[in-house]
Amino acid sequence: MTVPEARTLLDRADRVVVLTGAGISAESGVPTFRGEDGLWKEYRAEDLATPQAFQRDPRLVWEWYAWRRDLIGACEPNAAHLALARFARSRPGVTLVTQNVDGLHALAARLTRQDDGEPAPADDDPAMPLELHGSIFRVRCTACGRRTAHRAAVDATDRSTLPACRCGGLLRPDVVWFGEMLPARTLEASFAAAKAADICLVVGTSALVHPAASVPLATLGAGGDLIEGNPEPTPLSGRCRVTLRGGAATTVPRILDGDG
Ligand code: BV8
Ligand code: ZN
Repeated sequence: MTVPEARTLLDRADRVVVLTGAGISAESGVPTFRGEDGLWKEYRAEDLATPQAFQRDPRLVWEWYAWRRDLIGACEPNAAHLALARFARSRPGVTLVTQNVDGLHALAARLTRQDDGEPAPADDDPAMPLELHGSIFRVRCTACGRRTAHRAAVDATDRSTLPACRCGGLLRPDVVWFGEMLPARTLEASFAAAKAADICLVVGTSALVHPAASVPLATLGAGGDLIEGNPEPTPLSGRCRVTLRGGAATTVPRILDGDG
């Protein structure tokens, strides 16, 4: 019953906001944070994903991010990312919001354009996500603040081999760490879309980290409904109209492409 119900809710909705977390990229081979093979298992968030950790030991933090960049760089968007990109373009009123820093939604936006023989998507393409926590393939200078795309391999063997800005400042991953503010415009746009949405589709997040995990609550607070796609229950599950227990690469195409 859940798939047809989810599809009916989405068909009836004028506006849909989608919030994704690490789980949507799990089937692409990107480890989640808290799962069995979770990233946080070997490391503790406090040890690595904080400005204090970077201040204390930039080499160790860069070692973790260099490892993740190598791993993520070899991953492809899966059927869930691709179905969401097509869905966002298939009708007005869809906003994609992601907590992920892996860039797989943006890559799916590009690949689906390529498939249709179209030019690369502009930044305002509906299939391009609002990235609440930044991008692992962008760096920011700790001295002058300059942001640039950066996919080159990072040599984290020594403090002296870490990436540096042309101003000489040490570069850091341009992601949001614990205790850091999220990009204001992106956050505002995400909550505005959530408040205006009839449906918030929440895929692959443990819904534990705020303010991202409050995006679906904004839809609820404004009278909208939640649909959750997650093999496990989360703090949001009890408040969802429909919960799809399964992997995103199966459940998301089912409710969006209408097949299966
Ligand atoms: C801020 C980027 C304020 C970096 C990340 C107490 C209460 C409320 C809040 C707080 C609190 N104490 C501290 C806080 C604030 C803190 C927070 O929320 N902490 C939590 C732990 C309680 N938040 C912050 O610090 C934020 N900033 O609040 O600033 C402020 C105010 C004033 C002045 C200054 C600042 C910043 C948080 C951002 C941290 N950065 N990532 C990087 O990636 O390296 S967080 C990271 O974990 C993710 O980005 C994501 O947001 C978050 C949660 O991870 P998920 O994506 O949900 O992944 P997870 O592994 O947890 O779950 C995976 C899910 O997928 C599971 O449910 C699983 O079942 C499912 N799944 C598995 N396989 C599949 C699947 N689903 C579908 N298909 C599958 N195949
Ligand atoms: Zn600089």
